[in-house]
Amino acid sequence: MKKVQVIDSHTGGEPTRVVIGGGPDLGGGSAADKLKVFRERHDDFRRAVVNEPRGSDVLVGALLVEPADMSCVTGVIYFDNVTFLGMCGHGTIGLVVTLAHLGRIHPGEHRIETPVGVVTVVLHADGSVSLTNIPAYRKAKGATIDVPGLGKITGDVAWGGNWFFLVEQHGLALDLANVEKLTDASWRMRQAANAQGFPEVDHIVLLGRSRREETLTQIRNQSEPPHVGSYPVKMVSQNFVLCPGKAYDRSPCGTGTSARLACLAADGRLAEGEALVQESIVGTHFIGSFRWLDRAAGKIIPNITGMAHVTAEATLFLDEHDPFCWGIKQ
Ligand code: PYC
Repeated sequence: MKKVQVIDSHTGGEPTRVVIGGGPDLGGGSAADKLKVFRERHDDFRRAVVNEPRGSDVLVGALLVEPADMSCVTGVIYFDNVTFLGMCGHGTIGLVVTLAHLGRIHPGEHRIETPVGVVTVVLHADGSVSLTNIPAYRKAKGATIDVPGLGKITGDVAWGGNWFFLVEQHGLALDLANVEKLTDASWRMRQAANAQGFPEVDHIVLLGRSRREETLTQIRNQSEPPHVGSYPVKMVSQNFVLCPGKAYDRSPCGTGTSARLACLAADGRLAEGEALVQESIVGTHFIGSFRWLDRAAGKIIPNITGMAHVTAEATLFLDEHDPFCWGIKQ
């Protein structure tokens, strides 16, 4: 019987399961090198940790690995019910809170090695976390795809640690009661985007006006807005994000918010030193801002602030006699 030690948390409603012991030996090298070994030789371990019957479609896993860059507090590889993720914003915020829960880090700045690069995080004294992500940029502005059942849909293709197709004009109500329709429409868009020139797109973001305009008012009214320094909140919007395995993100999606920031920056709709409040479909929010890395190339460094809470410490049993020892395959 194999035993795997995990700590569960949620970030704005989106769960993360951090594997702190009992993971596979992925050899040496960087987190990117280790991801290759994980993907090629240990996909069964990914399924065992996050798929049913131990997990669910919405759960994101995070395997702690030894970093190659010794200035990092840890390396990490993220995965979900169907695949591996280059980066994960909500997962990183959950990981930071988990490391603090374990007493491995304290408030202050820390570096974390991911397969797509090193990210910097700040654990604030109140438990909130700010993440300085890897560079984000827009690859295509206003790409129009033909979506069966929906017609022509126009969106931007952008990178924020994963690949996103971001749509503002979709005619759908961003409401929890509408999740089935939103999922169906987003899945069609994903397939159409993949078939019509954007095979890399693995997440869909539907954007809309936040129904919680009071969030903006509340934040503006605080004399010291939380961890946005002196940044005035310029914009509040809501999103619905569909992940690669067809589950929707309960959080506002850290990498999706990074991709969105890149689009807003490129269009001049948000400036350096201004903040975006990105609300999720369940009503939680991240605060996003950016600085230019290379204005001519449209590359930004996104910064995302959010909250996570530890929900469980557990030991998973991987018993070869159990027919679903390695999770239910999708
Ligand atoms: O927060 O970046 C994120 C994310 C990706 C998939 C689910 N959450």
